[in-house]
Amino acid sequence: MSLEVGIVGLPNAGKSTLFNALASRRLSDTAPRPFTTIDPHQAVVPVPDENLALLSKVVNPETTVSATVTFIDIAGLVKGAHEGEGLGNQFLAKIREVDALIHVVRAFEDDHVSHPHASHQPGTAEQILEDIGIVNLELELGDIKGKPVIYVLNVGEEELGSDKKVTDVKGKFGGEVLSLSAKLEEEFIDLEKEEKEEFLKELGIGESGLERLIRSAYSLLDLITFYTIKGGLEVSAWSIRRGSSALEAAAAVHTDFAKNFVKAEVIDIAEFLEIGGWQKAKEKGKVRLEGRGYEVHDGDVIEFKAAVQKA
Ligand SMILES: Nc1nc2c(ncn2[C@@H]2O[C@H](COP(=O)(O)OP(=O)(O)OP(=O)(O)O)[C@@H](O)[C@H]2O)c(=O)[nH]1
Ligand SMILES: [Mg+2]
Repeated sequence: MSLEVGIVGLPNAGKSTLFNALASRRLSDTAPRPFTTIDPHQAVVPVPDENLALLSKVVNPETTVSATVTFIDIAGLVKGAHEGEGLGNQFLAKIREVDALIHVVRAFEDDHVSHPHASHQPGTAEQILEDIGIVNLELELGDIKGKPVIYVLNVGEEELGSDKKVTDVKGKFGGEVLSLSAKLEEEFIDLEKEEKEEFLKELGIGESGLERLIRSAYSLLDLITFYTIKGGLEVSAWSIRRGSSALEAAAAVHTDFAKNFVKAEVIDIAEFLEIGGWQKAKEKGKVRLEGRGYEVHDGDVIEFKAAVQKA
């Protein structure tokens, strides 16, 4: 399953800037005026996964396929959006279908970037809380309730080391809260991996905001990753809900696997990497046979065995 995540927030909060950073491409226009985004943009983004890279190195397949998250960037919501104000209302239907929301909140201060309806200085704690309240009310009135949500406080670069604003918001609206600089993350698009790591080190942060964001989405949705190697030809990562059975995992890979399920051959990825290959693992008796009811664990490498259908 590709997880679908909708990006919501007030106009000019930095939604498209974050979306572009997530997509590693400048797909959406960004500008310091409201309603820059009109039509929704979608990006299918591979989930960064070191285990998958290691697995691929050992198996050396023709192709490696990451698990993906689909992000949808929509127009900003304003007061009255559910009644047709602004542009966002047309897209409320779009976000009704997603698995989770990223609610981007303007937490940076910049007089060049206008705010649709501020009663305090944009970027201050008071205004942040007000902004969240406005968007949440519109979502509620637009009948979008009870979705898992991650509040992304889009802070100025100089605030990156501080948790102050996260603390101001945490616990007040439920959901997860994290801070990052969308602008900085977008600038990372142009950097090589090593340059990016160097830059993060200089800023005193180990992991980019995007990596934290994707991990946070995984934990919020209680997702785990399992891997298939398709006889050494194609290594893939798959995300499913924690607690899923081998049969459900098989269905995520191919409906035929589920329909004609016989058994699953399973080994934990750490053990697989240590042994250094499927054949060796089998010879050592480290590959377990599991039935359809087996609960899949995070990091399982699975080979599904399906009955061959007679013509
Ligand atoms: N100073 C500063 N400016 C930012 C930051 N993030 C985004 N911006 C700027 O804010 C403006 C609005 O950003 P967008 O990403 O277009 O905002 P949006 O939420 O997509 O806006 P709409 O599509 O109009 O709803 C752009 O000029 C961005 O460059 C930030 O962290 N700091
Ligand atoms: Mg936009």
